[in-house]
Amino acid sequence: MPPKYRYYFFKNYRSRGELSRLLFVAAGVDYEDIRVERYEPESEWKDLKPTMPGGTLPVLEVDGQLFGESVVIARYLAREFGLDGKNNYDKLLTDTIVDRIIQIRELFIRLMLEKDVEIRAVTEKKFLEEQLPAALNLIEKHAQENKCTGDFLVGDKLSWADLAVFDMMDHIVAVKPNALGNHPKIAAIFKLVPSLPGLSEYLKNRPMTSA
Ligand SMILES: N[C@@H](CCC(=O)N[C@@H](CS)C(=O)NCC(=O)O)C(=O)O
Repeated sequence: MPPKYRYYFFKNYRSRGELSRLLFVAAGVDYEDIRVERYEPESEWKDLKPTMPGGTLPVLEVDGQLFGESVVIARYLAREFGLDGKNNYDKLLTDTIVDRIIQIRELFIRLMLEKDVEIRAVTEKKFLEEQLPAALNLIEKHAQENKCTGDFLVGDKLSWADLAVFDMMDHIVAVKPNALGNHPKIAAIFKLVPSLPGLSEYLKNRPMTSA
């Protein structure tokens, strides 16, 4: 019998939480998608926070046990659902791509939270002109070298690397529409993911969020 999953993340946010939602949807696995109101006046978070491991979200409940940390959760789900690469070489590649995306995601979150206008301008320039292109070049290179079939980044089937890249680029393209110009493999997966069974319905119907 598969475990009973409940997944907690904030309402109206993708941020560190969406990748695991995409994993559930892509695998077609049942879960309770608990979207928590973070802010007053209807904050559910202030009561929930002390009960969550680490006091942050996302959190995954597996048969009643709570686990924190977004990447740990996503990696567990990818393994459970067979979306982590089919052999050790493919797992190496998926981890390489996902780790790079997580680094970019953390830089992006920090940038979005920066309130000082001058610091933000400098940080944004560095992010868009140096850090992001360096990460995308590396991912593109790995995907080009990998003997993959079709548009997937690793091997011949969907993996959590594809979902992580899609999720991150979804944020990036909103601020830099030409970000995929020199990255044909990444551009192809960005187009493919929203056409996949399950994901296409989910992506059309999920709440619009800016973060
Ligand atoms: N390293 C943690 C960071 C989690 C984190 O900071 N989550 C934020 C939302 S993206 C949060 O829960 N903020 C509310 C709070 O800290 O009270 C992870 O990747 O899960």
